[in-house]
Amino acid sequence: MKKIQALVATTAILAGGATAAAAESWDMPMAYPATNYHSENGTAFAECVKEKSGGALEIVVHAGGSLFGGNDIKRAVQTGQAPIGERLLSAHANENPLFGIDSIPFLATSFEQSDKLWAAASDAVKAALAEQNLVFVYSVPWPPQGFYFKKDVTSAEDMKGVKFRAYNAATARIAELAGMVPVQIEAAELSQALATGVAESFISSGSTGVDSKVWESLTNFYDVQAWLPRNTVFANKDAFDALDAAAQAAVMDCGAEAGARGEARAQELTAGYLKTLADNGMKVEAPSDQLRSDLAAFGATMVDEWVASAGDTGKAIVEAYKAQ
Ligand code: PCA
Repeated sequence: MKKIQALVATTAILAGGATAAAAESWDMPMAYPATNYHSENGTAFAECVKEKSGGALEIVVHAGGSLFGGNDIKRAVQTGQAPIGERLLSAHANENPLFGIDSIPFLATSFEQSDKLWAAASDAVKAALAEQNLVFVYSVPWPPQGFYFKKDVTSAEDMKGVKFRAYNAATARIAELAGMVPVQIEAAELSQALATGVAESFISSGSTGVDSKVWESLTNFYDVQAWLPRNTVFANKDAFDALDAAAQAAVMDCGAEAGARGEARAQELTAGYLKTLADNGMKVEAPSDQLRSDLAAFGATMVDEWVASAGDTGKAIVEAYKAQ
């Protein structure tokens, strides 16, 4: 909070006095490249907030992990080092299994299903964030997740012993079930990890594959559509509570718009990402029947494991989702 007060004071001095005292500037760390649609959407969100708050709240986006690396953003916002930020929430499923609801293999595999799952889970996820001093602002899914390899893979057998880049507990678990060797790496370091051989496979969207120019190291993409994980934007509760009602409304209204706009953009871009992979020489294919059924078996195990870890709340979410 000290930092925010200092920024307010600086703004007031620069603007020449008390009339500007209400103007506030929030740094917004984001982990993915400035050209990624999540980051562009964050910038549009910031513009919206500035306009709707009549200039009272300015949000400054820091993309590409430049202010805090992906893995540090959530803690930074919880502790008030940053008043707002964006994070792949499933990377924190170890803190609360509800944060991993969007990364359960084959539970929700399209944008439409992702929306339904989010509708079933959002109240519980927002409450879980509130317990950590965080205010949910918006979330946007990544395109469906597929596997990247540097060889043909037609069954789980082919995955054995492969070094696999994980981005959350679910991706590490799927690697483990397939006999691969998981290593946790942020997207910002992915290209380098592939180039140096620290990782030789991973699961992600076409979006991150394109951002990482993955064709420089790998050759195959299997469009298995395992799940659509979400990036979530949240604010520090104390910082949010300190805003006046109009600025709070600007954040929430612009957040609602950003959630819808970001998802529409993700949908628009999905096919083009896969085309870019293919245009750069990668084999882009649907999984073989064997691979599909091997992965489905891992998925079934992981649904059970998740429901067991998330208790009654988790069970109720999965049931409400399936009932829609
Ligand atoms: N890209 C992010 C998370 C999911 C995705 O599609 C990543 O690979 O880190």
